[in-house]
Amino acid sequence: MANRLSNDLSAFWMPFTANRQFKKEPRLFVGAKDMYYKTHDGRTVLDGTAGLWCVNAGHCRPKITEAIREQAGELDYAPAFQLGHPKAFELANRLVDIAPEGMNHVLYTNSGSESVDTALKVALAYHRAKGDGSRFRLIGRERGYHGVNFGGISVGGIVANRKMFGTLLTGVDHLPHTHLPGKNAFTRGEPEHGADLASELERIVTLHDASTIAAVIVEPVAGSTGVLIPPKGYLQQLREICTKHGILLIFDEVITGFGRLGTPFAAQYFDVKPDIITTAKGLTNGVIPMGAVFVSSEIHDAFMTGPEHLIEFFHGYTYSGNPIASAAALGTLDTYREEGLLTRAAELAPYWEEALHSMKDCPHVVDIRNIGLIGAIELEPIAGEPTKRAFSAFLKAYEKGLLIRTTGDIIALSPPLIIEREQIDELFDKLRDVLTNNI
Ligand code: PXG
Repeated sequence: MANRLSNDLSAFWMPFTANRQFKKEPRLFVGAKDMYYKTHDGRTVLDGTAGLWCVNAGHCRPKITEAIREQAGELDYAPAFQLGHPKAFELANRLVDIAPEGMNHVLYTNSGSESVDTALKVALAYHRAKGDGSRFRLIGRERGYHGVNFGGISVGGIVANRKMFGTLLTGVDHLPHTHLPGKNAFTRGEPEHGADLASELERIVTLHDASTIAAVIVEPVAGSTGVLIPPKGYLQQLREICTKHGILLIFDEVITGFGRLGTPFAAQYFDVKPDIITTAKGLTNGVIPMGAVFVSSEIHDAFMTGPEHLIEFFHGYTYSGNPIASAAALGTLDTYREEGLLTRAAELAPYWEEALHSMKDCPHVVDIRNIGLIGAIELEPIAGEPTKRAFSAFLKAYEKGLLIRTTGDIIALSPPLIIEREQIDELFDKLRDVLTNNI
């Protein structure tokens, strides 16, 4: 057996990473506190992305760390099927309390991808439980990101995430995306143009007939694809069309959940009520893998029929509601509540918007978009070398002590919700330097 050095980087095939580039020039974090990471070479890096959109309360927060430590010593694991433990129930109650009215039940998962597949299965099984089993179609949207499992990539609309993987789920169709740079470039907040794209759902319903469609799934704000803000009135229209045709509406709130827009969930921000909400990430501040799927009482109750000794829904994970994950989530919700973090983005949004849009004059910037504590700067691609300009901005920013995310030639920003105004200034000063002098 080869004797590998502990710092040999080859064994770990890293996720969504340019592995060969990384391993030539590794970037490792070895510590973190509040808004900053520490790198392996002793530098400090401002977290402009809350990790991967998940560390909403900032890093290494004492309530969360302590909750995990205590739980690990008290009850490490309890079987998730036919048995329970108190914290999973306490957490579900606390989650329902902050969720949109009527979302009264929670199923646990371990990631956003699992939350999405869980939600799609709930939707299909709900119609069937009601005797409406001809509703088998699922409608997603172009450029949508719903994780990487088969359900999620089937309804998702990011080509690179789909094209290698065969036939995917059958019976899926897609709405058009809502990115209209020709009309909406440099809009602050929700764009004026594009609400009419919701009526494409009517076209899809006409094509397939409503009686075959189970659910529509969209991100209220599309994140991974490079931050697409819904046009004014768009989500309301989707809701109306779904209601009219008996189709369930699923909001994938894996990035918008837990305060990103200045309300606990995007459903509250836009005042549109979906039937199912998927979450993960901010649920535990990213610290322990966990997701939650919220469903309305109507959906839940449709399953609660038949003999009481029978399992009502054949779905779940070994780690659904895991004790340590539940404790971490409770510590996270305590932190959010004590520091007002689920609404803090609303206070910061105007300052954030101003600072972000001040980047308009930097070289290569073709669009800027924002909502809540989310920002995107779209760059003109280098001719013939798409993604290269943004990736080199990412590398330069990291060198200069700033963490940003890039997708295609778009820079996405989503800092922890504890960010202070001076740190917003620091973020954009560093980014301006990168865009102006370094790419
Ligand atoms: N749905 C949505 C809307 C997401 O944004 C997932 C599902 C999947 O979650 P998991 O936990 O399975 O990864 C996501 C994840 C980025 C980025 O930089 C976004 C995600 C993950 C990693 C990076 O945009 N979103």
